[in-house]
Amino acid sequence: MSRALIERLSPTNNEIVARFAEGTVDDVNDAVTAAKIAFDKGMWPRMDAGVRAQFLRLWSRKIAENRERLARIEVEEVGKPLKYARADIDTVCALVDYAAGLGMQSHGLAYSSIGANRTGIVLREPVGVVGVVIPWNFPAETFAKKVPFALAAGCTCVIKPSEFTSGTALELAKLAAEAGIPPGVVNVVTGYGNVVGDALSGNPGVSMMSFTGSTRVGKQIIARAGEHVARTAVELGGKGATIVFADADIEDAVRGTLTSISFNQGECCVAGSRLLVHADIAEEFLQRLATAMSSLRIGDPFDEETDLGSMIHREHFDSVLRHIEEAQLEGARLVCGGIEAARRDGLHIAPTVLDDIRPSMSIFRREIFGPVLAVTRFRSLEDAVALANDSEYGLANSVWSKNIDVVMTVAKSLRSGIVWANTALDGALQLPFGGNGSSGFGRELGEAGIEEYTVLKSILIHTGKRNDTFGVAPAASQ
Ligand code: TAP
Repeated sequence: MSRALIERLSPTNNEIVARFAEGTVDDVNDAVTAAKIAFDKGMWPRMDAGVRAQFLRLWSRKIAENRERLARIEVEEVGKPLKYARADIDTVCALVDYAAGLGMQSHGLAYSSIGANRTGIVLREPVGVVGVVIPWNFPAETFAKKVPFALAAGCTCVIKPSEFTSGTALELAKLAAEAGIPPGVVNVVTGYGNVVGDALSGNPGVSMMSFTGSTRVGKQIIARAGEHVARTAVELGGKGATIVFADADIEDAVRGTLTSISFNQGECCVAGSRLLVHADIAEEFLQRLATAMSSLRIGDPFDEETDLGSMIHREHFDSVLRHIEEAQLEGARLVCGGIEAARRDGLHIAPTVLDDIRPSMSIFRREIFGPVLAVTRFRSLEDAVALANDSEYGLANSVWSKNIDVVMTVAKSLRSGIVWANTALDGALQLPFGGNGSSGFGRELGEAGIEEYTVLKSILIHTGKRNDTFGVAPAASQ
């Protein structure tokens, strides 16, 4: 029987760039069975973490050897500029190496303080089979924020990439096999979310679902995994604020604001899509921002000079333009970009700045997932914090000021998993990454990035003859 295929058309020129198998529920069941056998009976969860680290490091080297090929797959399928796709693959290698090291440091605890004849041991064990569902904006990088960490913990994985951008997940899995990672440890099933993703979340063989994507789908996955009491970690949407005080380094703040909204065409969960700027500097700031935005190069993502590529697909392109139009109908003032500057043939949207945005307007509240910045002015620190926190999301915000008191007061008052101070879209592998509220829960990176994929087991050992009465030992019986 011939298998149905999903064709991926380039968002830039509409040519077919890939064909992926349209996975079925049976495919998911087969993949989970393979992952479960590898977990229950295979060597992967049982081997010395140092040996696992060697496999992971070899995997990283193979990814590095294939850097250009993998980057070009991302460009074709995502439409992102080549220079950024290359940087994504470099990050993938760094993530795999970092996870390898973390796996060797992962440890439990021992208690010798619970009585002369008693010793407590807390083991940190792999959670089991992990279902991984990823979106289309950073396909390889999102894969690498999850899979190597789960593997380093001793788990096995079944991965469902986006229907639009499955290429690098398949290639990374092939390279894992070439690096000697045993069969059944890394499995990929391509296909549609409502079939493959749903079957994966609902499969009782899956102990944990790790998801990055929209809040809407995140809620569905939490509910579906909850049917068999599987653990979930969900990284969801965002509506980040860039807060600029009058004493900020304006040049840096302009570049930070620009990068926050234009990087990856604004298709970025941590985008700073709301600019909160002090009223005293707002006019000058917006002028400088518009000038800086006009120097960005938008176009062919394979051109080494391009800064912004194509939106992921026509439907999303149309939705971003609709949001701009709606905001203008609600009273927003267009500073630069806008519908007239968009180009339908390459799905290009120029960075767009909309001023005079009130919190009641939908552009202040909804995640647009495009290069569209909503500007609101503030007069006091309290107003700035209240505006920034006036969002269901809580992923990433940035604050720009040269006054450390202002920076720390604002940073501590913001309800988000990440706060950048005088920087933006910045990251370090050691720092946990994740959201609050509708931006989800669970943390990636740092030590938390491997702990997510582990469960604790307590072992209480009694040595010598027991003379006391069972059941009335301290603490544990209460
Ligand atoms: P979604 O539409 O949520 O899709 C994400 C993944 O979920 C895709 O692989 C999709 O499959 C799958 N899916 C769809 N329905 C499903 C279901 N019922 N059960 C299980 N899986 C299902 O997001 P997207 O459009 O790809 O990405 C954009 C969103 O991701 C934005 O909201 C953005 O903020 C968020 N995002 C968040 C972060 C972090 S770290 N917080 C990072 C990147 C993106 P198909 O596409 O193949 O149908």
